Amino acid sequence: MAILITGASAGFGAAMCRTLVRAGYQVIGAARRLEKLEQLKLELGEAFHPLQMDVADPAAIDEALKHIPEHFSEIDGLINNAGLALGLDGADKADFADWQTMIQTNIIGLTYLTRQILPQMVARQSGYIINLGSIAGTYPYPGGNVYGATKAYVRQFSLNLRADLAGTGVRVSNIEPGLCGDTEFSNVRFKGDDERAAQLYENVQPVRPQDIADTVLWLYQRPAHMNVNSIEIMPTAQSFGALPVSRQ
Ligand code: 8X3
Repeated sequence: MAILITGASAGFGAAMCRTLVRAGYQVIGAARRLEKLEQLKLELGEAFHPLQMDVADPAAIDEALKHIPEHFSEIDGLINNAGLALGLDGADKADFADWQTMIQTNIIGLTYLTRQILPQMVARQSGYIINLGSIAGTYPYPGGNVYGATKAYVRQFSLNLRADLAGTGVRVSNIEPGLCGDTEFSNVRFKGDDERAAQLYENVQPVRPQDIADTVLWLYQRPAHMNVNSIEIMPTAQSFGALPVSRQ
């Protein structure tokens, strides 16, 4: 039995691979950057299988799934961690190509991979899908437009999977993190403007990849009769703002 983790080359995904392998699980780490996965393989050994996969491309998913070795081929865990935010411009200024990329990865890729893996879980009457949503899927914020909407999709897709999977023993959880540090998330969002990305984390303790990996391990270790539908995690330093009112 193996757990397939997407976006495994860095940040949350790499921390999940390390944490789950060290806890005794067999892990397939999927990502585009094979060289990063090969480094993880050197570190984690036989219990880890690196799988080159571009989650944004259904044909690439099909191709990658064909290359999973026999002893990793029974996938009873899927962690849909790959995803990205691009830009923080208002909806009238945002780059439509960025919107398409987010939809392709965060929605189409996640949905397609889930559809491909689910039948074997249902056939075995056991399995666990963990999706990486976001607080942006619940709370709107300026510039969150399509990114937040993709994560709202992930949230509702997770709940609807629960409805479809009733009676199968297959569990689904949606993890919804807030401000997280030590990942490439903000560097990607701001397209290499690392100074702008660094400003977000000035004088604040964000949630760390290890916090999310520990949460995943905790979820995996819950007994089979218990399903955590969603889990929202913010840094203690992050909270809520008042709803703005525009006056004339
Ligand atoms: C990451 C959290 O606040 O940048 O999904 O949208 S946030």
